[in-house]
Amino acid sequence: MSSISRGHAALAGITAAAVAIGAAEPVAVLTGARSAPLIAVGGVVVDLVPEPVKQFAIAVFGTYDKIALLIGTAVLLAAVAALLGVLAARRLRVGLAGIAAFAVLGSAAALTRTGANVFDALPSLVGGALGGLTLWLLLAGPLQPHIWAWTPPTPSTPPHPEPPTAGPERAAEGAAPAGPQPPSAPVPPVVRPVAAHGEESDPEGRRRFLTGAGALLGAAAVAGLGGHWLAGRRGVSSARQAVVLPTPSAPAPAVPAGADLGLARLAPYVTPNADFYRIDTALVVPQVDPATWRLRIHGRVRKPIELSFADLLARPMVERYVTLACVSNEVGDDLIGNARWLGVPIKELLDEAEPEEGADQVVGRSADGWTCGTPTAALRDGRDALLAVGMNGEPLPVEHGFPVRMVVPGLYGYVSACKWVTELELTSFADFDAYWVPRGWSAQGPIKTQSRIDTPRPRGRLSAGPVTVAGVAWAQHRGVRTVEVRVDGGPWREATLAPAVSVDTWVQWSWRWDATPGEHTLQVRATDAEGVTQPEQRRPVAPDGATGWHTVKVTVG
Ligand SMILES: Nc1nc2c(c(=O)[nH]1)N[C@H]1C(S)=C(S)[C@@H](COP(=O)(O)O)O[C@H]1N2
Ligand SMILES: [Mo]
Repeated sequence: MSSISRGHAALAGITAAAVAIGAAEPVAVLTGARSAPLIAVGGVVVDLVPEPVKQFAIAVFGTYDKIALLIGTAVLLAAVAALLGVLAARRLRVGLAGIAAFAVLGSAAALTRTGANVFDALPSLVGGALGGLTLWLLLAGPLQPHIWAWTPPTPSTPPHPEPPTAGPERAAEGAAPAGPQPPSAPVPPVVRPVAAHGEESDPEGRRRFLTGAGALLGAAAVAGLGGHWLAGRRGVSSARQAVVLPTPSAPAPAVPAGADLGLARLAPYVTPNADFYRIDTALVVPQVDPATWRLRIHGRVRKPIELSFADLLARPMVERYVTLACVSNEVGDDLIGNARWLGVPIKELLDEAEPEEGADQVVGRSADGWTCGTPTAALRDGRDALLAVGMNGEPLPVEHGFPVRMVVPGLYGYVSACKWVTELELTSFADFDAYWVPRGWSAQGPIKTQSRIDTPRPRGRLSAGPVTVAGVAWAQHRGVRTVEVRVDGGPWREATLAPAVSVDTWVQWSWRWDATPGEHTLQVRATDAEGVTQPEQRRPVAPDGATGWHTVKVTVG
């Protein structure tokens, strides 16, 4: 045992971890994807992101952040597993204790997620048990590289004096099925090591070990990927397809002719669902069954309300274009999109629930426990704040909040756009901080006026002569009054604004530039309908949205 190479020991550790995680997946098909250990622990990590890691603690958690987090976790886990394998080669008990610790960590994480029940501990526990078994098989059981050859029938004695410790190490010391061991047997040991020094001399044991590890890794992969696939099939996509959206009693206004300039590289006026940015803290997309979905409107209200999905669909629906924006959008970036939302006005529901005096915050809470805090006033002042069920004519895509989400014109998503929403709780800003507030973000998040140059592209090469400079500008719920462009710090020139559906959407703008040869810097700024021009001063996205003018450098040849 002690002569096993470090490489083999590390492989044993990694295999045990892979088996643990792979075996947990099929179990998580039954208990829910969020109870799988990697996802559960990853979710806790996301929520616990320490204050010093400010750059990470941003209200953006996009697709790539998630992939990065999961890959990072997997690499870290593999390193820890390799180390555990090396330690376990010396003392199996240490390795088993390590796996047990991970199983406890995984189940604790799963049990403490919002909406968890006791069964959520199962994937980690089953995974841990099979991971431990794997470690034993490879390091101390029949698959270990230096198994002792033994001759069964005759009474035998151990090859070495009994080690002082009891427990798994004894197995680790190589007493594979050692048979009965009468205390006094004056015969020479029939159990002897096949290889006494180094596995070079035990090619067969090594082959058995490597084949075993390979087979176990393969089984782990099959279980893991198969489980993942099955979990996907158990999702709500068929329930989503079965949803028949009601006809709105107040349809969306038609998109005015010319709202979309139709230029290549210019963001389309209406963002297709498939291209709509996605930001949330969910490592796996919550699968919320519309058949069991309930919305509770409670807290500081006189008449709490509880609605089913059918109840919601039975209410008069409105359809509105609203441009959503993420507070983490850097100047010039594209965490923003415009869609036609179908839903029930939140104001009507709140009016029925009768909020108490001083309940100035409505906390939207999602099926996975995320929260946002919206000013009650913004939800009741007559703007088209919706509990949305439809997006561009389809039921909400699952990753955009199916079956129901909030959409509030004029407020950043992190304070208003709760996806997979299941609760609206009336409280006050003094009494409750929503998810991103203790993480360094402002409790209030009105969208700042911004503008972006979509064409030409940064570092683009153009030919001299007339060039259409174009982009989008937004100041949701106030409206954009003017957009101006300047070249090389020269005088501001007014761009032409395309028509828009309402003040709640972005607007496309264009400006014709007679480009002269050389390097040039284009800049854009917007002024909202209240006459406030976006400031030049560059400020970071935290705590309440970036400021500054989008600046694009191009070369005209
Ligand atoms: N349940 C839940 N809803 C959420 C979030 C989240 O993390 N969880 N993120 C919010 C943020 S920060 C933004 S910008 C919008 C993005 O909505 P989208 O992904 O549909 O574009 O969703 C909001 N709603
Ligand atoms: Mo966001």
